[in-house]
Amino acid sequence: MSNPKTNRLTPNSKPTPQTLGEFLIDNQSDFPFASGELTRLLNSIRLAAKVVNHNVNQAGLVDITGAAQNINVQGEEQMKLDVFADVTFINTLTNREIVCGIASEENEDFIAVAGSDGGHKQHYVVLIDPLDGSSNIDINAPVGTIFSIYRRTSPQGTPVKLEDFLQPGNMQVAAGYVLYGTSTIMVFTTGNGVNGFTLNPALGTYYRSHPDMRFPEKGNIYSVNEGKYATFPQGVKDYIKYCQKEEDDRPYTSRYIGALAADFHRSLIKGGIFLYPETSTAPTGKLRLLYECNPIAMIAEQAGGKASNGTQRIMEVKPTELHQRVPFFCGNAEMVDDVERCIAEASNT
Ligand code: P6P
Repeated sequence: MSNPKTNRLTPNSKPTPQTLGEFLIDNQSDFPFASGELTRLLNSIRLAAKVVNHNVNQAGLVDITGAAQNINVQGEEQMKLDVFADVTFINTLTNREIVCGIASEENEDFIAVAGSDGGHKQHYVVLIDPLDGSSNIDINAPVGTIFSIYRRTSPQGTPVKLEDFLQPGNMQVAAGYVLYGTSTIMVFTTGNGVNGFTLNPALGTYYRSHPDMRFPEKGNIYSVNEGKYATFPQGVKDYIKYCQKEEDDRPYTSRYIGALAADFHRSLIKGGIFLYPETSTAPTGKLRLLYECNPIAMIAEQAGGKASNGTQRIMEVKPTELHQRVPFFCGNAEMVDDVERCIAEASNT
């Protein structure tokens, strides 16, 4: 825009959105135990996500799609990008001496990080699903990275222990996801609200495209794999029929992408609920508490929503195993209340 009098360019009336780097610096004092370590940790996740994003976008072009002829600890076929993403995040986090331990969906045991002086001086542990929904890779559908950050509980300077990872979700200091979709967005919280940063791949810069994210007042989209309906508990079946009934603001719309980060992101933007209940074939559910449900739950609650296992706030579940699975209901608070009501009523009949 130029000034007709001086014919000089005047500052564009629309300011350039804040970059992720600027946001981290501007808000560092908000981060618990603001020692700069958490800032460097979030910066490392941002960097690793750019590398993964580049390869996800090339998936159809190079021989990197298709199964890696490997089965991970979950008994799931590992896709080549799963392995690439896992190695990328682990190496990025390990080489910068910003964490004392890492747990990943792709690795049976946690990884202790000693630092170059062997000192185990760092304060944080990260739990990560490096490429969630990887079965979507070969059909060009969205996939995501989900991460959860805790402050260690065992003494600083000693090797990290399993107890450092088995903390309830309400002890998280930060949590987030990266959604590799039509664009790539990193959404995270450090306990002071939720912000989304969209990557400009040409510049390699994330811009604060979604400031102070909140669920819409009302939600009318339910997201569940209805193919498993027959295996659901009665209360969940009752809730699905409630969503489909022609009454009040219903029937709701049904949407399901098959990648938690994508299905949750839609719920957060448009309003809705995501459901992955326990089933007759998976009696403790499918989703993992520590690196899928807890981080998503922290974001949901920070954005005014709720996350439950059907009877209890997810972030109060005391973990007992690294790859523990839980039933998961997450989204608009009112919708989570409704599914909990249906579950309670069914258990009383
Ligand atoms: P289903 C992906 O494998 C994942 O862990 C989540 O991202 C997703 O929400 C869920 O499983 C999909 O599971 O059984 O519907 O294919």
